[in-house]
Parts: sequence; structure tokens; C-alpha cells
Amino acid sequence: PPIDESRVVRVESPADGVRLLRVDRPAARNALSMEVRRQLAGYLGECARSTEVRCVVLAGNPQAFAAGADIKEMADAGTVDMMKRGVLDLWRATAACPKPVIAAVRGYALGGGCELAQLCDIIVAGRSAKFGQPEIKIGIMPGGGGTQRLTAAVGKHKALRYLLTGDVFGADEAFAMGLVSEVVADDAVEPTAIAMACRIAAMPPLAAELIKDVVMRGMDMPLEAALTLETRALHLLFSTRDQKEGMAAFIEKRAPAFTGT
Ligand code: CO8
Repeated sequence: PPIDESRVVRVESPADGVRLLRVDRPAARNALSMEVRRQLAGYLGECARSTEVRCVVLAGNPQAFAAGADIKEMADAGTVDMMKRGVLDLWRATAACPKPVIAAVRGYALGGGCELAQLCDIIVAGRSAKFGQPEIKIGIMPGGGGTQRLTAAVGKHKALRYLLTGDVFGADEAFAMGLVSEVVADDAVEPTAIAMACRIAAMPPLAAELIKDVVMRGMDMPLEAALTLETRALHLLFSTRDQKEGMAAFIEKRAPAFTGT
């Protein structure tokens, strides 16, 4: 049966403050159709605006986190079609979430799926997860940041080794290269990602957002400018209630209650 494109991303609330967005197109190994991209961008925007959501988990299913862009949607496209699809705008909206985003990767994370994991902040991978940028094998190249984010994560020589051969690599290799934050048993991927998200959700959200913001912006900046940005962001946190609360709780030997103010 044809895939019902109206429900290709599911929204779950596994814990307080945590939203899990699940790409759910198993018949196509979670290939990122335009509709998946639209729904991901839309739901991440909602998470960004929600006062309840403090951390997001992106997940797929046991066989695939996402096996790339949908090749069947692109096979007959020309340059102008590709330009008009506005994929880049949707992708930017997906990457723009100011809140921490954790990828929970089981199965294949290939092409655009590998890039989707790369635009998350933390990647938890199952032992049998498979990563790769196989675009070259079908006559194209990464278009969701893979040439840049993979290189930033693992360095030029490892990145080009995989970008130019299209070879798939496993979770342990991805971890050794620095692409993956943590490797766990396949069954433990989502529980681990959700538990980490819960811990982050209990942190002061403004501090979490500023840490992410300074890390991301700092990657594009000369060190001195980035360090200045870091200092300014730190000083800004001294006008939040959560800074007063965090330090008071430490001194009073009690658990802090952060409110995001
Ligand atoms: N797009 C469309 N359909 C797919 C995709 C995909 N990327 N991946 C798998 N499918 C479909 C298959 O066609 C098959 O459909 P059907 O049952 O109708 O024949 C079904 O999913 C199951 O696939 P397989 O039978 O191949 O399953 P296996 O478990 O044997 O293999 C693999 C799984 C290894 C993931 C294999 O399917 C594969 O190699 N897929 C393609 C991976 C790939 O090349 N990804 C890169 C795509 S290009 C990209 O991501 C960058 C594009 C940048 C531009 C973005 C603009 C839109």
C-alpha cells in the first residue's frame, strides 16, 4: 500500500519537559520525503516555542533512523525542481531549534539521515547502527551539511575517506571518530536518549540554550570573538532567577528547582 504521508512524523511525550519526534516511514526505511521534512521542521518549531519542552529527542525505528533523502522523489528532478522544493529552508528550520536535540540512532543513518543526526547536538547510537554518506554512489553529493558537519566532527581525512567512497561505517567507528556521543545496546538507545533528555530538561533551560548557542556560533568564529561571546552569555545568566536559585540551592544543600526565568 502507498505510504500515508500525513503521519510520517509522530510526536511522543515520554517524560516531563521531553518531546520525542519519531520519523515513521518504515516501508521506505524512513527516507526523508518532502513531507517528513515539512513535519520535522514544523514540530521542531513547535518545540522551540513551547514553554513546556526543554529537550527534544529525534528517533526513527529499529531498522532505520533515516536512510537518506527519498531517492524516488528526486530521481527525475532537474536543477530547477530541486531549487524550487525549498529543501534548504526546511532543513535550516530543522537545524534552528535553540533547545538541545538528541538523536537516538538505531539502524541506518545514511545520506540525509546521517546529516539529520549530525544536526542534532548529541548522538546516542545503537551498537548495530550504520552511518554513511553514500550520495556519491548515486551521482550526487551531500546537501544537508554533510560536507561541513561531518568534516567538523571527524576531521578532513576521515570525512573525505567516507564522502568519496560512500562506505558505510558502524557505531563503534563513528564513536572512535567523534561523530557519536555514546554507543549503547540497540534496545537501550531510546531509554538512554530519553534519560539524558530528562536530565537536561531538569537543568536551567536558559543556561542550556546559551551553551548550545555559544557552541554553535563559536564554531564559525575566530577564537577571540567566540570567547567574548561566551563571556557575555555567562554574564547574561547572572540576571536570571535560575542562577540565584542554583547557587542558593548549592549553599543550602538542597535540590534546585529551575523555572526558566
Ligand atoms: N529513498 C527512497 N526509498 C528508499 C530509500 C531512500 N533513500 N532507502 C530505502 N528505500 C526503500 C527501498 O526502495 C525499498 O522500497 P521497496 O520495498 O518499495 O522496494 C525499501 O525502502 C526497503 O529498502 P531495501 O529493500 O533496500 O532495504 P535493505 O534493508 O535491504 O537496505 C538500505 C537498506 C541499506 C538503507 C538501502 O535501502 C539503501 O541503500 N538505501 C539508500 C541509501 C542512500 O543512498 N541514501 C542517500 C540518499 S541521497 C541523500 O540523502 C542526499 C540528498 C541531498 C539532497 C536533498 C534534497 C531533497
